[in-house]
Amino acid sequence: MNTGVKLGTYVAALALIFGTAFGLGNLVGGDRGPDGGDAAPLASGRGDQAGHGEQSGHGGQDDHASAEPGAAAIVPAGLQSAQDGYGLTPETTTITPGEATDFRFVVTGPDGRPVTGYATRHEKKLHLIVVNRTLDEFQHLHPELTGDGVWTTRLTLPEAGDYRAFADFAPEGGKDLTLGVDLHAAGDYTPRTPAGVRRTAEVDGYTVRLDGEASVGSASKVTLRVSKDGKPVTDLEPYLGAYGHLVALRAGDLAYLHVHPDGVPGDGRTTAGPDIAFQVEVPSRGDYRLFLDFKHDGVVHTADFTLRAGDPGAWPASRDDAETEKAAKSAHENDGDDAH
Ligand SMILES: [Cu+2]
Repeated sequence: MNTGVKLGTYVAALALIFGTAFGLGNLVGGDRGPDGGDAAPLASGRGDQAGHGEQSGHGGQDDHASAEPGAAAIVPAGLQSAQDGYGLTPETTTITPGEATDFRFVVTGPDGRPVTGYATRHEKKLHLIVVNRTLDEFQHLHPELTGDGVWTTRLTLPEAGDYRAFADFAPEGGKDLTLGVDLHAAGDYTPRTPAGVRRTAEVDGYTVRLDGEASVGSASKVTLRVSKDGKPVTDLEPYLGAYGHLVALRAGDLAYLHVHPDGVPGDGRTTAGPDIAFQVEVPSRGDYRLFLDFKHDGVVHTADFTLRAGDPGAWPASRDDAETEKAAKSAHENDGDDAH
């Protein structure tokens, strides 16, 4: 239905609006007219079985998700509170620190009503991940769904600060989505300096060692080795359908990455430790925080790591954490002076 001329005009207009050149292939697959931009969020993601954000640039003939400029194929998950017609709406975003609260939220569908039907992923219909924005607090919760589409869980934000909650789910008949919203715990707080690359975690008497690299734009294998009292742990228990559950978040903006277990219990090749393997794909160079949940002796433990993908970027690499801290301190001392 689109004439070449109209489409060209539309592309030019978009390029002007967004200051970005879009791949033409991402547009020709759309089933809307040149002025149908408003319909895009509703038109995509319906009945689409394509799972995790696929690479952009393929034909787009039958992939409605890629018909939407700037859709999941380009933007990493978790950065948006609404996508493809779905939205994440908490009852409140302000929570008293240090107090257990009944945290309630709904996922709204393209019709604006709470979604009540969900597909099961990793044994659950929805995974709620809550972190603080400096990525040194992490919680992985499984809220309860009531018949009217309201999710509820007990939640404690341990201290004052800004947090982000991610709902990771797949609406029945829809594609996998991760939506994120900010939460706020009132009070004074001092942000901690990011710890830098960290490949060994000590948690609850366990030592977990991370091996492997994250490569930009392609899946690569990372392995986590669990030991206790210097001995490898070989009787890990399945948790959420695997011997571990890994969440990876990009430092700085908390982009939420798709991570897949490399092997599952009962597949004839995956052992119950000490190694747990995952396929990780990162969208850019930079630092990523990884949170591993694993289960042993009936208890779930969380180990955390920081992985650096590629060269960290244009900032001088020699500027290490100590220097950054010193610079921040001296800048603070010079408050009110003309530091230049
Ligand atoms: Cu979960």
